[in-house]
Amino acid sequence: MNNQHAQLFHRYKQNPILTADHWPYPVNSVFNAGAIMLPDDTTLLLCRVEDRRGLSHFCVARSKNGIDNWQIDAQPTLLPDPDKHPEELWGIEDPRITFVPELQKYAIVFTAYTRDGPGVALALTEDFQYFERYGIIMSPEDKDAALLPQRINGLWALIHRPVSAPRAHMWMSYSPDLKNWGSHVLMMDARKGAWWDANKIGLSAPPIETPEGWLVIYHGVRQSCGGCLYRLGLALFDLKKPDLCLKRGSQWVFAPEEMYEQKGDVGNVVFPCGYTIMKDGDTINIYYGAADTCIALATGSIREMLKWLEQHS
Ligand code: BMA
Repeated sequence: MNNQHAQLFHRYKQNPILTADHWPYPVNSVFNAGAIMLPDDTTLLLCRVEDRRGLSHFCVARSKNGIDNWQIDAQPTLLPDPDKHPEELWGIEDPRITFVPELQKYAIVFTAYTRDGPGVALALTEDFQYFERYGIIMSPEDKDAALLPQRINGLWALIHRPVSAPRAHMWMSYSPDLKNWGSHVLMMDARKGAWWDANKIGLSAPPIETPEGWLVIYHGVRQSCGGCLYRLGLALFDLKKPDLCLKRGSQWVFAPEEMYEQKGDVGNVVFPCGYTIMKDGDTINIYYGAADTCIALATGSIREMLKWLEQHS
């Protein structure tokens, strides 16, 4: 093969692992799922489910091995509630889950599709049944957000992606109480020109804490006459100062190649919102939305990703 490049993400052979056909009630598509390993080693996916009006809600799927035999909630787990939460007028999308030891709760940061475009919203839960909504924490247009699991110098830290058209970069903001956010810092900007991650980037899954720093999987969007192309790259941020970029990979590490990634409601999209880490502390299951239509799985090694960054930044 002439085109040999490092394979960091290994697709599960029987991908996609979850599609609309698996759902216990009628839906259009299931994709962009948040993921977390529960204390009993069950993998929980908080799936974005789009109905046939085009509006999204969340539904939980659980599996013992994180691969198959998914137990899917019989009804939507979290529905938009525009009467009480007007920011959820056109649905809720793309959840990223972080377990927060200090609160002993899961923080779900998601996109609320408001009247004025997508904004960042937060909800806390202990059990994925009852959700405590904090409402909008970053006003539109802003998305691709996740909370860090612990405070940094006494403050909570949020990664998010505001849009300053025509470009969009990753920012970090800080808060003493998860409600009031400030000290906004540009974390990483979209490159320019012909680069694969020119003009528009955004966080994929929540950052992965490693001894070397916060390992971040992010997406870069190539806009062309043929439409958008979503590919993934890697970057490393300082553990104590997570808005400080230590390394950034030059090339993308994962791109739509398989049919289920290239064809669907929005073709050429791979979009992870979550991962689980195995007991060895290294093997990672990355769950990604494929073509805004289904959910697929790729496995990787955190050590390999760090090594690759060392060689490619
Ligand atoms: C992004 C988000 C994702 C979606 C992607 C591709 O802007 O809205 O939900 O998967 O576009 O359509």
